[in-house]
Amino acid sequence: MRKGLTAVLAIGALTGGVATGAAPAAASERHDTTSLAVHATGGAVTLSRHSVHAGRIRITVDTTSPNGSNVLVFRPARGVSLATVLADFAEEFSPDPATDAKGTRDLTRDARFYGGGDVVPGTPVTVTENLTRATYYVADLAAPPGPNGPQLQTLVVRGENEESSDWPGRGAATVRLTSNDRFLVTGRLHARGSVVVANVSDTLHFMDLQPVKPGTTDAQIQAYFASGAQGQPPFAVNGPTAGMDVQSPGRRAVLSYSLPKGTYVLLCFVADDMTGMPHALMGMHKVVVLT
Ligand SMILES: [Cu+2]
Repeated sequence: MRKGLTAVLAIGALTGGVATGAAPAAASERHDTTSLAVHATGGAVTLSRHSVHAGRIRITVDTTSPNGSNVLVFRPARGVSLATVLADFAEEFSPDPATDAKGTRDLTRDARFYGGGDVVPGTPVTVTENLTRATYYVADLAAPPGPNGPQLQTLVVRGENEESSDWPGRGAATVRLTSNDRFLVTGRLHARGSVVVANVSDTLHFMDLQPVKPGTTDAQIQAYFASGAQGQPPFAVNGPTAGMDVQSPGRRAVLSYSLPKGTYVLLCFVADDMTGMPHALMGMHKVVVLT
């Protein structure tokens, strides 16, 4: 699987330099412009704009990195510095489970996570959500650790929220991310379409879609994780993946994507806030069929 535990560990890269994109003058900007394109390269992101009006925003994410990209939108909680949040990230992806658990607790308290796109080349996704006035950061957390990455870009959201009828989640299936580390699926997931992803828990979660062989069961996936195996799972198949990156408790956003029809598993690898164990190993996996 592309995103095994090692891929999640790579999020520790968020200790590198911070490149803050300047917010351009907004005099000529129209208030109804709510689309933003984020292009990721595995170490950096470029934004089509650094300032948008508050309200519903469509964020289209693509990557040219062969290993894929995990593009995340976040901001420090009120009164918390960016440096503190970056230090929390370093905890989250330490090799020590107790430190990982503390990282999840600290990140839940110190930052707000608005999801984002987990993408591979050729399979962009769009995340639609409501953003209120604040300064946000956008980063590709797939960047390797080091002084050069990943780079953060700023996204300034200005003004008061405006109503918008452009809500792709209407009528779409919903996946709830729950406090007992489960995916609760309501409705039918399509190979090409939108899904509402709602974190109704008290901790952080993300949701990735990975293709698996037809007939794969959650029992087989649990048995694989319980075995401690590190190699390619017997149920894995090659194919594009897509996902919604980390969301804070109470957040919801819509993930729009186009994947081949077939069987997939929803996975989350955030560290448990008590044990440090990745949620997937505690049962946060759910086999679904995209039709
Ligand atoms: Cu989770």
